Amino acid sequence: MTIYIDGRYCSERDAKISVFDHGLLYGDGVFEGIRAYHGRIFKLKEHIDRLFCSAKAILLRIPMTHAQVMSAVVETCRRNRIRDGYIRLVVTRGVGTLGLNPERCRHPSVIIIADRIQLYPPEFYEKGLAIVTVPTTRNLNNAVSPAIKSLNYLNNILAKIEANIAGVEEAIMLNATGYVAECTGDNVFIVKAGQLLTPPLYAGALYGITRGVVIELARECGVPVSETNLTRYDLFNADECFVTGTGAEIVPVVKIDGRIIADGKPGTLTRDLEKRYRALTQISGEPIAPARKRRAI
Ligand code: PXG
Repeated sequence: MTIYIDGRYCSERDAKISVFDHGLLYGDGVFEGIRAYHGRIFKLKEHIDRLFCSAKAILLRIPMTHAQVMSAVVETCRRNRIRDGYIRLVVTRGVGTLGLNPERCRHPSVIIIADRIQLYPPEFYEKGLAIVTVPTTRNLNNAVSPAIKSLNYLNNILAKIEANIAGVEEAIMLNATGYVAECTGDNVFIVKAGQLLTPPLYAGALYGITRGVVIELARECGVPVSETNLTRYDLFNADECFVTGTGAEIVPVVKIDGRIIADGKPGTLTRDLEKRYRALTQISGEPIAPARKRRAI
């Protein structure tokens, strides 16, 4: 595997960063998880834009332009001959001292890993997921904003551990006021009386790229969409429920905190959106040009 670090393409063995990098010492940095389908990188521009927004929020200056980051992502995929894959883009504050002071970090590091994708088991999609609400709440908007895709995911990891202890794969996280925010690595939607509802971003949700695509797809086929505060009660009494994310795409949810959602089967709008989403992933995105053939001497 070839990994991009700070302008160099190196082997997995040589892809190393310093133990003094503040990304490691303090989780000081930002990241993106992106997918490639059929030789194209899905929603690349949107991911790069979000990366720069996350960086801006933590006063981290990415030492490249949007266009340079985009072409480095494409080139990393090309060198690894990725057609369908998962791309992890990481920007750390860089090497500093053992103190917190970010001013000691002179050079932020940009890392790009393009790997095969580990798909979720097909039964998640066929039967739908059971999920639970967990005690760990979303970060407050005025602490590390939950809109920042920072390298400090400990809050989400704790929620994920709590879900795993309860014997399920994903967790609903509430915000400090008790409204639904999102899951540990996915946004959440419900269908109620023909409307698609999802928590607003101020409720503590990440500006999910998949979330945005799903909202657009629903509106295109005439389904009204509303970003509104939801309670656990709203989830329990939904007609349909699903979660969205780059890795997961759209996964139906059929049970929440022991309450069966509707008839306990993935809903019809969920299924329809799944199909439309998959179709879109197959036809759009930034092309990864094939590796140039070496000329025979
Ligand atoms: N909420 C959170 C907190 C996320 O981290 C999403 C929602 C979905 O956003 P996108 O843009 O992907 O539609 C995410 C992103 C993983 C993993 O390995 C997944 C995410 C982040 C980090 C790791 O499953 N999802």
